[in-house]
Amino acid sequence: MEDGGRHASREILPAFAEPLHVGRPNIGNTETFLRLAGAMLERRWLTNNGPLLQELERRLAAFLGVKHCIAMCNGTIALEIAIRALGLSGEVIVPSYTFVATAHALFWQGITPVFADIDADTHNLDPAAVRRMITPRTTGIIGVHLWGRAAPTAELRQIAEEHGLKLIFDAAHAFGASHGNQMIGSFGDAEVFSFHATKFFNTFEGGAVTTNNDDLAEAMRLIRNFGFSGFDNVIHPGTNGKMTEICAAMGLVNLDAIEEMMAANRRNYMAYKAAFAGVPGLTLLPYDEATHCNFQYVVLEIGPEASLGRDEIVVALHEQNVLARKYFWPGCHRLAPYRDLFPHAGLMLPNTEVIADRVIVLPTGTAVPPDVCTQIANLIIVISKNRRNGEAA
Ligand code: T4K
Repeated sequence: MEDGGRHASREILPAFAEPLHVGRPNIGNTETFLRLAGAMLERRWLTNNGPLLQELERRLAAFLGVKHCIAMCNGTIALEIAIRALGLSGEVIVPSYTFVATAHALFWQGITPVFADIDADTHNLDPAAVRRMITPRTTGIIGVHLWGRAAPTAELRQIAEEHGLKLIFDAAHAFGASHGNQMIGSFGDAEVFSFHATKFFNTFEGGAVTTNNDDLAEAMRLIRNFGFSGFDNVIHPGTNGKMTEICAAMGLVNLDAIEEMMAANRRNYMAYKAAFAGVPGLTLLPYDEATHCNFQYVVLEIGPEASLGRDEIVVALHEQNVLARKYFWPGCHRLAPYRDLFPHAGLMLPNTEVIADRVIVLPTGTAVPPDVCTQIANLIIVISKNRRNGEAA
């Protein structure tokens, strides 16, 4: 009886012929990319603040409505550099319900990530929980715009100001999204993007920090390039956070296609939304459609009313070649090294524990047509119904 739903669903619906991944890259015009790549090879300028990188930074800053965009080799290094440049130390408050890089970027620099709980409705940091975690050692807060939906920026700003804390936003998921009329990218002291292949906007690997603070931008540019100021002169300790020219070329091409990518994601999200409407126990996390959204994460919450648990649904989907993901299970506090350092952290994270056990992220992006999204949704609904029938039999 335990596998009733999975086996019954396999009889009714054949598995998809090709694996359907979450995070298939969105890719702009291939010909333009190859032309840019060819010109780059002709120029023999491959990295270190090249012309494509400079153009990408200019265009990204304009698109995001922010003064400075400092492109980096990936989002994790971008976070580390922002943390270093802002002088964080001691303890920094972060959600546990995020990709582990948010916490690692702190830990790697000898800073203790202190996990605060999320709001169960938004999956973003709960400002009241943040307040509870402040101690005399706290120097900053990193809010995450999870799933591309804005964190509570005003409330976190208020807390930061009251306690003299720095405020960073991990905007890895939120490229192209807005909060009200303001694009994500200019909230807090700095915002950090990931341009990884799986992200809405990608540069193969890559990332960026955006800020309106001139001094901070200058410090981050120095740190990104070993602290060099001109030839033979190092004026700051630094690392290598540089983005290559080939990555910048990919960024320029993808930026040209950003509206189409957004439209494709929106179509897919709407297909899922229509299919799941009114199905008990299967709730699609909504986007605020009145704002700019990238719709990159189709997040399905499996509630207690559902006839199958989240893990069973994921196993059944994988059997049908739908490689849905349990992002961000089980929460950073239950991953190394944090689970050993803070074995009782879960006591302060009741919403995180519940949500991490309920979420499935479904395939979308330009590689997935909307009718396939409808089929995936129907498959999930059928799997659940079969289980219910199986139990009744
Ligand atoms: N903060 C947050 C909130 C983040 O989500 C991330 C990254 C960061 C910070 C750090 O930024 P980066 O340093 O990564 O720039 C992936 C990514 O590696 C990671 O970038 C991302 N978050 C995280 C959410 O997802 P995995 O372990 O899920 O990757 P993987 O290899 O399982 O691939 C995911 C799916 O994408 C698979 O179904 C296969 C598909 N895929 C992947 C790649 C790379 C493709 O179809 N083509 C590809 O080229 O971590």
